[in-house]
Amino acid sequence: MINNQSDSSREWASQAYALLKQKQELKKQEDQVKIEELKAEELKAEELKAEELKAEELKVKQLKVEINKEAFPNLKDDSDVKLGEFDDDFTWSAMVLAAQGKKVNEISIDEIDWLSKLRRGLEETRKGFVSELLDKLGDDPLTPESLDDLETLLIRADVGINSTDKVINLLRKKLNEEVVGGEEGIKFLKDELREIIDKPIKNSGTNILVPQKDKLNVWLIVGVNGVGKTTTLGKLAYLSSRSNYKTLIAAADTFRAAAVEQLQVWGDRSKVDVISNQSKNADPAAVVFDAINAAIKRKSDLLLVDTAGRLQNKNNLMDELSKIKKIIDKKVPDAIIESLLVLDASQGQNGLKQAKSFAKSANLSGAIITKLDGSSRGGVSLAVSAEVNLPIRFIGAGEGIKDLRPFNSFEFVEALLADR
Ligand SMILES: Nc1nc2c(ncn2[C@@H]2O[C@H](COP(=O)(O)OP(=O)(O)OP(=O)(O)O)[C@@H](O)[C@H]2O)c(=O)[nH]1
Ligand SMILES: [Mg+2]
Repeated sequence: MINNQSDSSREWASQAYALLKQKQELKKQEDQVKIEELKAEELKAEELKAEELKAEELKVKQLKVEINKEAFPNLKDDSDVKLGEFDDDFTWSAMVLAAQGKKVNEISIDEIDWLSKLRRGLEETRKGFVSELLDKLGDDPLTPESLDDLETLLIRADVGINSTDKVINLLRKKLNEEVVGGEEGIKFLKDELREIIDKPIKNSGTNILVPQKDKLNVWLIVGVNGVGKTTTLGKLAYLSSRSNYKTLIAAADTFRAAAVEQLQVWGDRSKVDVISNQSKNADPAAVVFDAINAAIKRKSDLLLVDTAGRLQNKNNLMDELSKIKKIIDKKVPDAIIESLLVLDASQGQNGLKQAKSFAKSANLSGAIITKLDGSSRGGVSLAVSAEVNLPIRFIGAGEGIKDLRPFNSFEFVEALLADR
């Protein structure tokens, strides 16, 4: 359905576009009214203040700065994602949403924006392969040669030998039994790939990872250095606080000097407090201890723990993680602990090795794939699912605060094998 856009689906997308455009216009007008009101209030305040003594003038100015600081980020935040052109990106994203059963009036600019980003992000991985294949085939059926090309694409994208073999063999079998058109073949492939990614997710019993109600949820963000742990944690804090979970951050990477400052910036952006210990050589487990106390006191739903990616050696890192877990178990035995491994998609097979090694010693409950934007190895997500049996929980495609979403296998596979 995605590959073959009929007139009616284009019409659907065009209706969705018109609705969003209308919504955006309304929002713009509302924002304008709010800005006018704020300006009028400020003006009124200014007039009042001007009547006061000169000595108070400085205070007035400071007050004005405070008003602006509080009022404007909210306005900006809501309207910072603009509706783009009615182009290929929009049509494709609308199609993907429609294929998942979304109604035309249910889609948001945020969703369109994310899907466009995901498709563009995976461009490097798919390299226009599917459209080329379909163009080349025209109305002809798939051939054994086109299967060889598909196999090469999947291997290059770091899908992994085992998964590639499995899906290509299944397709080969189908080809031996019947005539398979290009689009039908791609659809078959998408279904099989999705099944591989969905298996660990189904096994975990949880489709989308969210904090459980009436419990303290502690999510440990782990992984080797530089993969994007702190950035991911910042985006998660934003996602969670925007979804009304009371969220707190623990700065348990006490190894890297600037880690706390970096985290504080994300805390400020997402309006989530950061519990840290600025003293040199602070013990990560002690930071977590303090953070749990704070979380209990504030009745937090979710505590996000940033951990170090680099210690003196690998054993220390694993020891550190188990020490942190022991502290949590001891203080809040009924807390829900999730250990989420962050993997950098651009590291391809190296990421798979990291996943295998962490899975052995760190009792992982899921993976987060980052840097899908601009990576040519986005397929590694499949290898992680198939070979480490880890459910993928979130994916990141950019450095911005909104560039992380709960993982959706349908959207991911559609973007990976998009035909444009
Ligand atoms: N393009 C892109 N860059 C990302 C993404 N996620 C993180 N980064 C960048 O990757 C770099 C490392 O990110 P960090 O979040 O500091 O990684 P880390 O794992 O916390 O690193 P250490 O604390 O040193 O172990 C930064 O420059 C981030 O901006 C992403 O999804 N896309
Ligand atoms: Mg970090």
